Amino acid sequence: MSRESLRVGVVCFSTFGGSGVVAAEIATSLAGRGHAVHVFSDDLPGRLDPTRPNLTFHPVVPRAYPPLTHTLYPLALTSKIVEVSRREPLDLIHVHYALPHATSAYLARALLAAETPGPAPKLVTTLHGTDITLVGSDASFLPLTRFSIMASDAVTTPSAWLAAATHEKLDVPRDFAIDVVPNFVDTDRFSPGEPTTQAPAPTLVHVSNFRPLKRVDDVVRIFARVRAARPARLRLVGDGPERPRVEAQLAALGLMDDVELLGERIELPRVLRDAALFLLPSETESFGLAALEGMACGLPVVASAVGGLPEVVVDGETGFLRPVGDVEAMATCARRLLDDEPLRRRMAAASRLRAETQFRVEPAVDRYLAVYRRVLG
Ligand code: GMT
Repeated sequence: MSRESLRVGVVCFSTFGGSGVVAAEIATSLAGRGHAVHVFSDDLPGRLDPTRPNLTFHPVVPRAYPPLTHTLYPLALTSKIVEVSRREPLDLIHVHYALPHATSAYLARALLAAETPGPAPKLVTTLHGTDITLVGSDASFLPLTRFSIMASDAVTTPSAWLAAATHEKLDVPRDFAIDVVPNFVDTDRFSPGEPTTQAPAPTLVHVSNFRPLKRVDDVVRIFARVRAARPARLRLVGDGPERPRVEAQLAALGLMDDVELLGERIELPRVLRDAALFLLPSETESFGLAALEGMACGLPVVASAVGGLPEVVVDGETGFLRPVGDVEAMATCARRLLDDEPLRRRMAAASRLRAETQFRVEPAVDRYLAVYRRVLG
């Protein structure tokens, strides 16, 4: 392997969330370009193929040592990075989500620097959202999050909004540069196509991890208003803590016959292709990768005008953005799209065009590589 090729460690969560998707796509693209990529995670990330050439997956499995009842995952991750880097010195560790990943990698780098004379791996941290807006800015974690960010050799965010929030909420000095590298989508896999099923009515789709900040109850309330005015169906993709509450809400509203809860293990592009529009009424969203995947499949998006969503969805062009919690306004937009097929088609085409021209995988990976080359000097 030539030294033009880098040895890169990629650290991420394995769950179906957007940060794991972004990390898996970066790892796959880097390996495809001939870089040696080592992926560290608690389990195999959903979109990672560990059999790819140049790619090695390292599961991080903390042992339970009674009486240490709390998880040792952050330390097991540090140890795994050290173990791999001793065997095959990493040039750089790219962590996704600040806590605990940036902290674990910081420790691994310090240990490697202390025991070997050569250069220790550089640390690139990509912030994703709640690592800043919720967990990281919680008073108990803020000093550690702030330290781990500022000890990184480069920090990136998927939206300008999250970069500004990091400066503001974590009191990171304005002259500490944060690179904005927008998230991206595989526009070959996520592409428009003929619907595979004949639904009896147009389908609204929502994809999330069913946490309170996704406001899935607003999805149901929007759908209830649309359904009261015209035939429509709703498909909910994903799973999480809010699901039982949402099921109870659907039952109470008598909507169960028009709604499918599909869970996580589905062929997502197919479900998106079968839909008419995408709903994302979140409380906060640093980017909204799920909405971008919908756009790539040719769906207009009705979403909250919040966080980084306006950097993805162009109000009036690729969908509609309305204030958080304004279910009445979002339902009006959804009905407008369903009642005016030429408008829906125009916005569908604009969504696809925007995904293809602004958010493709390879240009985004080029930008990450430019950040890597910069920190490696
Ligand atoms: O921060 C989170 O809530 C988790 C994270 C994830 O792993 O899915 O989601 C964030 O990162 C995604 C990928 O960058 C973004 O598309 C999501 O908007 C963002 N979620 C929030 O900001 C709530």
